[in-house]
Amino acid sequence: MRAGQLYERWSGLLLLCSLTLWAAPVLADVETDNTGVKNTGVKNVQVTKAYLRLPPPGSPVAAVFLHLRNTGAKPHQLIGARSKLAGKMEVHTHEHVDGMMRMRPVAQLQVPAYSEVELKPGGHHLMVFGLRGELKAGGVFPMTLLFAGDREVEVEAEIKRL
Ligand SMILES: [Cu+2]
Repeated sequence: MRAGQLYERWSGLLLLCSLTLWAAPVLADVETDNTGVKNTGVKNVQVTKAYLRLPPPGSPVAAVFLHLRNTGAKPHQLIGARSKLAGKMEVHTHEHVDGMMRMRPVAQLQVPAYSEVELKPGGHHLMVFGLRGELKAGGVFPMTLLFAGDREVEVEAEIKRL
């Protein structure tokens, strides 16, 4: 092999490495998927499958479900959410009390390192109070997830009729 060829191979490899190094932090900071997630503050947390279950017409209350994946070595805590289309949002869980399923607010939801947490019907969810505006199935519910440490993730939850 000529020295020139060797050099070309190495420079190609170096270029690839530097591109990877350059791209990696950007990917870690901004995670996007088809629900329109814009993550500008929480490294290594991916939000997917976010949807708002369309409530009956006139209801001021709804629930939002989503998946949180922590690909990093540090735990994160979801502490709340807000939306311009809601008066208030809370992190809720379901629990059995005297044989009844009840919801209650939780101060924070742990997303441990290297793990995935599902907010799903019958479990954790985001409760939406004081819904504003006209929500339509197939539309989008814009919201901001709040994480401990003043970190925020903007999410566009799909509005689904179920
Ligand atoms: Cu609830």
